[in-house]
Amino acid sequence: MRFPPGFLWGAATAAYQIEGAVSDDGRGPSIWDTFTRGGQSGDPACDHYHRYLTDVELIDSLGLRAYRFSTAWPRIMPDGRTVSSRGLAFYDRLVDALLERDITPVITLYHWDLPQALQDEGGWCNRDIASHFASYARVVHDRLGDRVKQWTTLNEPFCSAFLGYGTGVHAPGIQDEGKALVAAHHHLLAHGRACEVLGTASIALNFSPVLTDFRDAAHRESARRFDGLHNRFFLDPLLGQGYPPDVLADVAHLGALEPAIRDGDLETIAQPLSWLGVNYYAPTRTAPLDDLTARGNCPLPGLRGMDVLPPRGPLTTMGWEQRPASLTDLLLWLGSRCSVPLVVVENGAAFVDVVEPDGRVRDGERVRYLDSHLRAVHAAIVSGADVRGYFAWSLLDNFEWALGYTQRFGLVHVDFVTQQRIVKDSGRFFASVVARNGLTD
Ligand code: IFM
Repeated sequence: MRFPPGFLWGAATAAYQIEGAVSDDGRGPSIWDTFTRGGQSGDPACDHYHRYLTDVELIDSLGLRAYRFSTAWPRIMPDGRTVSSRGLAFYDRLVDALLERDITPVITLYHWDLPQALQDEGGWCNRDIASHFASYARVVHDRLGDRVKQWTTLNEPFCSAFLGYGTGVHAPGIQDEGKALVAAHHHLLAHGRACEVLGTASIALNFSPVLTDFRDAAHRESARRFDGLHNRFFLDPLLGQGYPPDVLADVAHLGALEPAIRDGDLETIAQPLSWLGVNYYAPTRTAPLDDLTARGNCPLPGLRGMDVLPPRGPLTTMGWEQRPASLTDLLLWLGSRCSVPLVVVENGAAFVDVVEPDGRVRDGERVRYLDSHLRAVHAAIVSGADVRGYFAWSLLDNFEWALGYTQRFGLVHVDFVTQQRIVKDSGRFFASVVARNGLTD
């Protein structure tokens, strides 16, 4: 089972989840420093800021020829405005270390660590954020653009907007359904403004294909609502189709979103994409509620009359359903809607990992997860989806946001006390797939 020639194999991380060094070299506070104060935080995480050379060597040793990481806005612009040359210098060193080993850097500009100073002005609810983000994109591109050719603007605006401003389980911890929708629109606007600076760029969206009893009209309606706000709401404007009318109708009662959309916004958002970044972990199962005005167990802002059902086993320790077939379905669905190539920029799983007395981490469940999901990607390619690469989430065990250090997603085990790194069996398995650019039948 060979992947196409030139298929891009890599692993992904994000700045706040691995760097640590939250006060080094003038870095300013981010919303995650504020949100995690007094609890587990991204300090020191994997201490990658000081150990980046070790980590680049690990990437090389796994045979990966691409590395997706994010730059930290509060390291580069500590107050959201003023440029820190010491902050930029770190990414200079990292990019050079990667290129020396023939590893392609794939930069994400925003993976959720907003400078606190900008949050103090309203954060993603303040329309000015789009201009701030474009300025930040220009600064990073001016400094690294001679060597970095792969740019991603935002990672998972769904999480940043809906979990940060809707449910409040992520920084900045705001619980306001209307604000969540406005924040989502401003994320897309910021993406568009940054693309104008970067030339072509990509964006990484987290998709969750919906499962329900499609024989029943009420179930189909619950799936439509969830799919609309989770998946199509972010995708359609990027593809130049504007916000889906059915979704606008679903959230109209909040009265928040439409006033935030100004003339020209949809044109700004619909920039040409170099490729679409696809983050996939699990499907979502939905069902209707009898009371159409009731708020079910659904994390999406404004949706009423529907419920999200418990996932079905086997689950990961995140409680996420393992269903590789949904990844094939997703890639084929996206392939039928987008004219740009697809790159899976996040896929992976958290399990309980044990370092055994012989020093090995025998993470067979993760090997099976990766194997089955890579087969799912291959199946989509065979059926015609234009998928150009796959990045495992994550290179390293790291800081899993609101869940702290309880969830290990890495190909490489990290001891958060000693900072020792151990390549897990899954890391070796992934390296073997990469080496042969395929799987055995
Ligand atoms: O760790 C996160 C990452 O930051 C964004 N995508 C999902 C991962 C696992 O939850």
